[in-house]
Amino acid sequence: MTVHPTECLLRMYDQHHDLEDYQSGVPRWCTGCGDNGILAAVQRLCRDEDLRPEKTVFVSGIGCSSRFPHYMKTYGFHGIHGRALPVAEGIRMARPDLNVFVNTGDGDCCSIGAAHWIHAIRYNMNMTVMLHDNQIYGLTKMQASPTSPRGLKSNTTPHGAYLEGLQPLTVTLGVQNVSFVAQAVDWIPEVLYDIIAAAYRHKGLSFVRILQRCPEWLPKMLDPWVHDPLKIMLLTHENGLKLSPNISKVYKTQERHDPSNINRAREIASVADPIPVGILYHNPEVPCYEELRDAGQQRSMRFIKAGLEAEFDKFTVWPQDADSKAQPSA
Ligand SMILES: Cc1ncc(C[n+]2csc(CCOP(=O)(O)OP(=O)(O)O)c2C)c(N)n1
Ligand code: SF4
Ligand SMILES: [Mg+2]
Repeated sequence: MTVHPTECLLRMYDQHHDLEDYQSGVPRWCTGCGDNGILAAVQRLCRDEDLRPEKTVFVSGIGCSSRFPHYMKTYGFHGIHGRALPVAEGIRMARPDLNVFVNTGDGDCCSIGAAHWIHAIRYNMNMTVMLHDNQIYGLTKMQASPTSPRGLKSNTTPHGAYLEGLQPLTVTLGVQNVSFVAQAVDWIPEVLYDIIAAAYRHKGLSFVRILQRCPEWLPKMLDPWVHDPLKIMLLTHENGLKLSPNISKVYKTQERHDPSNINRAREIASVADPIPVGILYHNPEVPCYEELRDAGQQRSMRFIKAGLEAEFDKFTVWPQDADSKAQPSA
C-alpha cells in the first residue's frame, strides 16, 4: 500500500510530547538562580500545551537569562545584546505559524534594548515576553542596571546607585497599544506557571516581569519577600489569576483586581512593597501589527508551498545528460 507523504507528516504531528522533549542540556546557571525556576515553568507549559518543538522558537539577547534558548529543545536564537525583541518581531512577520517566546534580562531589555522594548509594546505582535529582572547585570559580574534599587552598591556604583530604579511595569503600561502586563516572582512556582500560561494564551504581546533571584551577586536582596508571604500581594479576579486553596492559605495579602482597569493597574504597578503578583492589565481587543499589515493578503497554503518550492529549486542538481531545454532559465 502506498502511503502519501503528507499522511506520515500528519501522524508525526499528532505525537504527544513529554517534558524531556523540551529539555536540552544542563543549565549553567548558579545553584539557586531564579532562572532555573523560570525554565522549569516554561518547559511544563510547553508540555501541557503540547507545543510542537519544531513550531516553537525562543529568542534572547545577551546575559545569564539570555542563555535560555540553549536549554529548550525547540528552535532558538541567542541574539545580540538588547536586540531580542526586533529579532522576535522579524520571526513573527516571516513565520506567523510559530509560537514565539522572548527571554530578556533587565540590562538587555531596559538598558541597551530600551528603544526596542517601547516599540515592541506598541506593535503588539503575538509573542510572550519574559523579563528576568534580577536588578543587576549578572553575566558581566555585577554592574548596576536601570532596575537596580537606589543605594545598591555594585562595581559601577561603589557609593550606591544614585537614582531610583526604573519600574518596568509602569513604563510598559504607559505605552500605546499595551495589551497584557503581569508580574511574577521566581520562588512561587505554581503562580509563576499560571501567569506565564495566561501570557502565552493572550493574543498580542504579553509582557511578564519576573522578579528573579541572583544569589551570586545579590544573595540577600529579595529575602524579606521570599521569607514573608504577607509581603506578596496576589491579584485575583475571575478574568485574571485564580488561586488554588493552598496558595490562598499561605499568601493572605490579596487584592481583587479587574485586569481591564488600566488606571488601577498603573497604581498597582508602582507598588514595590508588598510585591504585587498577578495580571495587572489585559485587553484582548488591541490589534496585532502583523494582522493589520497582512489584512487582505492572507497567505494560503498554496502561496507558502510555492515559495518553498522556489527556494528548493535553487538547489536542484540537474542530470548532465538531461535535455537542456528542460532546465529552468536562471
Ligand atoms: C553591545 C554590547 N554591550 C555590552 C555587552 C556586555 N554585556 C553582556 S551581558 C550584559 C548585561 C546583562 O545583564 P542582564 O540583561 O540584566 O542579564 P543577566 O545577566 O542579569 O541575566 C552586558 C552589559 C555586550 N555583550 N554587548
Ligand atoms: S550570576 Fe546571578 S543571574 Fe547569573 S546565573 Fe548566577 S545567580 Fe543567575
Ligand atoms: Mg539582570
